[in-house]
Amino acid sequence: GHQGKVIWFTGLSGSGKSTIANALEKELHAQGRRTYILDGDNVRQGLNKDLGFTDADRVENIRRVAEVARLMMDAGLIVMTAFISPFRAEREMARELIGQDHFIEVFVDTPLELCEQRDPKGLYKKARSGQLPNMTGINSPYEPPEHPNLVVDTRQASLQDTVSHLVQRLTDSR
Ligand code: GGZ
Repeated sequence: GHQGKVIWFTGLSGSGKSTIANALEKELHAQGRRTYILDGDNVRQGLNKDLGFTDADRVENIRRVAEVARLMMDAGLIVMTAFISPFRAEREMARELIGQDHFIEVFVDTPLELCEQRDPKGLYKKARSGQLPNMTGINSPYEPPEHPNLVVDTRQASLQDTVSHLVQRLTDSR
C-alpha cells in the first residue's frame, strides 16, 4: 500500500481553490510530507494544451487529470487538484478511479457574486459583455457537489482554519 491521497478541490473560477491548495502544501511540507498540485497553470499549458472550455473539452480535461492524479497518488504523493471540475459525473468518475478511501472532495463554495467581484483576470467581465463564451457560472454550468467531504465557505472560515481542518483529515486517515 501507499500513503497517497487526492484532495480534489472544486469550485468556480476565483473561488480560492489554488489559494487553499498552496497554503495546505506549505503546511504539509513543514511536516515533511511530499505533495504535488495539479492546476490549470501546469496542466492546461502542457498535457492538456489541446483542450479548451467546451463541455466536451472540460470532460476530457478532468478525465486526464484524474488519471494523472491516480498515478501520482500511487507513487505515494499527496496530490491536490485545483480545477473548476464543473460536472458531477466527472467528479464521481474521479472518486471511483482513485478510490473512495483515498479521495477527499472539497467544495470551495464561494458565491458567484463574490468571484465576480474579485475577477482577477477580467474573465467574468468579458463573459458578461458577450466576449467570452462558455464561462463557468455565466454561460456554462457549474453543478455543486451533493456530498462533498468538506465544504469551505471562504467568507466564514479563515485560510488557516481551513488548512488546519484539512491537515487533520489527512492525519486521521493515515
Ligand atoms: C472558466 C476559464 C475559462 C472559461 C479561461 N470558463 O480563475 P482561473 O482562470 O485562473 O481559472 C480558470 C481556469 C479554469 O480551467 P479548469 O481547467 O479549472 O476548468 S475545468 O475544470 O472546467 O476544465 C480561469 C480560466 O481557466 N478560464 N477560460 N471559459 N474558466
